[in-house]
Amino acid sequence: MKDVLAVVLAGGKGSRLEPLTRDRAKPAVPFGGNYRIIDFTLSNCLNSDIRKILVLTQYKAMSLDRHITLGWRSYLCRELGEFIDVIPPQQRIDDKWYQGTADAVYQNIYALEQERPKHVVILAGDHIYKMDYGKLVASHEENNADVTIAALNVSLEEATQFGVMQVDRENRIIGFQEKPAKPKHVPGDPNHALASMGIYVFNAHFLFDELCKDATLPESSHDFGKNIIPANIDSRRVFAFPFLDENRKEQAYWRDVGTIDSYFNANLELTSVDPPLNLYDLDWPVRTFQPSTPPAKFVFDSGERRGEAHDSIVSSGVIISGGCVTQSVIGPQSRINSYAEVDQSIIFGRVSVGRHAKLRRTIVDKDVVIPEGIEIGYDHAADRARGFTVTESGVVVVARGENIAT
Ligand code: ADQ
Ligand code: ADP
Repeated sequence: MKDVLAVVLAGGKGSRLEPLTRDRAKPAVPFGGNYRIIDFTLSNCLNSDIRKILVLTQYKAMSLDRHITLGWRSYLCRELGEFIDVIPPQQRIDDKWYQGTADAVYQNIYALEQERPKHVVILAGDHIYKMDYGKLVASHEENNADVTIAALNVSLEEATQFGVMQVDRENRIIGFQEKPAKPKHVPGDPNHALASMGIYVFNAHFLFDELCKDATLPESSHDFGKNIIPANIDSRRVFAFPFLDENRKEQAYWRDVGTIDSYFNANLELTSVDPPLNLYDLDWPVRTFQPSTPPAKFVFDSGERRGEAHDSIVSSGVIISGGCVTQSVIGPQSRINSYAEVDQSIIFGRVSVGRHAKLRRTIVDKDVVIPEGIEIGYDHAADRARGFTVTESGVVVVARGENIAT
């Protein structure tokens, strides 16, 4: 994998994750207690032995930049030609922000070319999954492909949000439609379509040529899914790489946590007894950056009220003192006080849940003090009146640093 350069697109606005993306980029949104969303893609890179990584950011990238600089840089040795660099928008053209994803890569083409890679792997910084990119690149080489796209089956309803592909027996892509209103289904399976995961392997020279060509087209949106990929299906060797779990011989775990509901569900899944995403797999470590904090502590408060957590993930620095946590994810340095009940909730770092407070199906962002005795997630009209976001499925979100009136 020495000749492979990874480019992680981390510039999406993440507006459907509001208010969690009000002050931070989507890839920087905390996930699973200790982690941020981008940690999964970056861990995939290191676990696949890709050690040249460019992260392209755009909106509100401060905490993302800090996270990568403080945490991830220490895993790579520049002396050995390894690096992870965060590149903010170049604004080279008329002070404009990036147009599409291809434009984001094109504007940094100098940084890519400098490395003289053989292959460039383009990744999204906002998906939760474990993938060995070595297998993706090997399949690309075996097929003698110009481009290889990681693919998985999704339901026809979901498929309208994806690039949809048709393949021949060898997995060569013979049709590609970006976010079609009426997706074509997989032959023999009328309920599913083959979707692009937005993960591409390109032969580097081919990528550079295509980006330069696309940049001159005034009608192009300068996007991989809308322009670069469809333009090459007929003339070049473009292949799909089915993303399979080899042990279970079925489609592998992959979550696009683009909405509050999908984000909430993916977090909650981690609390099940046998979660589809195993964070405790020593063969595939998911790394992150976190400040040193003491271990989690559980206190039998005044000898009358147990501090306890069941079917939950509790991060370091947490103190559960006489409160009860069920099916929840508790982020670093939070406090759950006596008689508090936290059920099916995702609590970020540095949150304090006051005595007798009750939380159900609630996401609480960082630095929030939940006042004593308050109930959230039980009466959605009251939750909305307090200014919280409530989704269609009834997940409540308390924004970062919110001052909650009692
Ligand atoms: P979308 O999900 O719509 O479709 P898109 O908005 O193009 O994805 O973003 C792809 C990735 O690039 C995301 O990680 C996003 O954060 C990032 N990004 C977006 N704009 C950026 C910019 N200007 N600068 C830097 N990063 C940026 C794509 C494909 C589909 C495919 C889905 C799979 O177009 O074909 O099915 O991904 O999720
Ligand atoms: P986010 O809400 O995006 O997850 P962080 O928790 O990383 O943000 O940071 C919260 C705030 O704390 C930042 O806005 C910053 O002011 C401050 N902060 C955290 N860590 C550092 C640091 N290492 N250096 C400077 N400021 C920091």
